[in-house]
Amino acid sequence: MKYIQLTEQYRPYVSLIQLNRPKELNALNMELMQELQQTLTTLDADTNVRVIIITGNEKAFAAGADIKQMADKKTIDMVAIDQFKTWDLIKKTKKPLIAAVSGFALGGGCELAMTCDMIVASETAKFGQPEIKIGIMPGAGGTQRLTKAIGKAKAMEMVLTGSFISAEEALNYGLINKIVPVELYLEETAKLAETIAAMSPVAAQLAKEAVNRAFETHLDEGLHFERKNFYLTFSSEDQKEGMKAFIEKRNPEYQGK
Ligand code: DAK
Repeated sequence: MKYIQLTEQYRPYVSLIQLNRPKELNALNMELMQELQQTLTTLDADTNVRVIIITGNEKAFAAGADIKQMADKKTIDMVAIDQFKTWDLIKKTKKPLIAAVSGFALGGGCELAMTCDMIVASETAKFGQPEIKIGIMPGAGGTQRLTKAIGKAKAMEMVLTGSFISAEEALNYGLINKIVPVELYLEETAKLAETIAAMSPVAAQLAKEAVNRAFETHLDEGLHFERKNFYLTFSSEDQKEGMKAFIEKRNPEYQGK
C-alpha cells in the first residue's frame, strides 16, 4: 500500500492504521481514501482484530481532502467520481474506531476523525472545517457531525469562518475524549484501545451500533434499536462467559462468538 501503513497486531487485537503522506500533511487523495476503506473492510472481517486506531503523524492527522486533486473538477466530475461511496463504506465499519490526532485535523481530516467513534488528541491538535476559505463547504459530514458534537453556535462559527479550535477547546466542547502530551498520544490511544479490546467484541460492536443510532433516529426508535441489540448480546457465548467469569471471580476470556 502506498499511502497508508498497517500494523495488524499493534497490541493484542488492536490494529493501527497510519496515514502516510507526510509531505502533503496527509492530504486525503482518492487513492489514500480507497486504501483506507479497503484496509478497514479487511480488518472488519478479521476475527483477530477488535479495535482499530487511525492516526497520522505529529504534525498532521490530515489537512483535508487533496485540494490539488479537486481544484479543476466540475460538479459533473465530482458526481461521476462519487467519492461518497468510499466514505460511506468507512462509516460502515462495525468495529470500534479510535482516531489518534496530533497536529492538523482539517476539512476532510476533521470529518474522518469525527467518523471514528472516539478521538484522543495530543496537546498540539487543531481541528477545523476551513473549506469556506477555498470556496466550498464541508462535504463529508462536517456540518452534521460537528454541529451534533459541539452545538450550533460554535459549529456555525467554525464552518462560516474556517477558524480552527485547539485541543483544549475541542475537549471543552465535547468533540474529543481526552488530551495527552504529544509524545504519549499514540500510547494513550493504544491503552484505550486495549481496554475496549478486552471486552466481548460481540457486545462492543452491538453497543457501538446502538450509540450511533442515537444520532440518526428519534428517541423512541433509538430505544427500540438499543433493546434489540441488548437482547442480541444474550445469544452470544461471550455473554455467558462474561457473567460466569464475574461469578467465578476471574477474568473473562472472550471468543467473539
Ligand atoms: N491538499 C493538498 N495539499 C495540501 C493540503 C490539502 N488539503 N494541505 C496541505 N497541503 C500541502 C501544501 O500544499 C504543501 O505542499 P507543497 O507546497 O510543499 O508542495 C504541504 O502540504 C505543506 O503545507 P504548507 O506549506 O501549507 O504547511 P503550513 O504548515 O504552512 O500550513 C496548513 C499548514 C494546514 C494550515 C495549510 O497547509 C492549509 O491551510 N492547508 C489546507 C487546509 C484546508 O483547506 N483543508 C480543507 C480542504 S477541503 C468529499 C469528502 C471530503 C471533502 C470533500 C469532498 N467527498 C466525499 C466528495 C473534503 C474537503 C476538504 O477537506
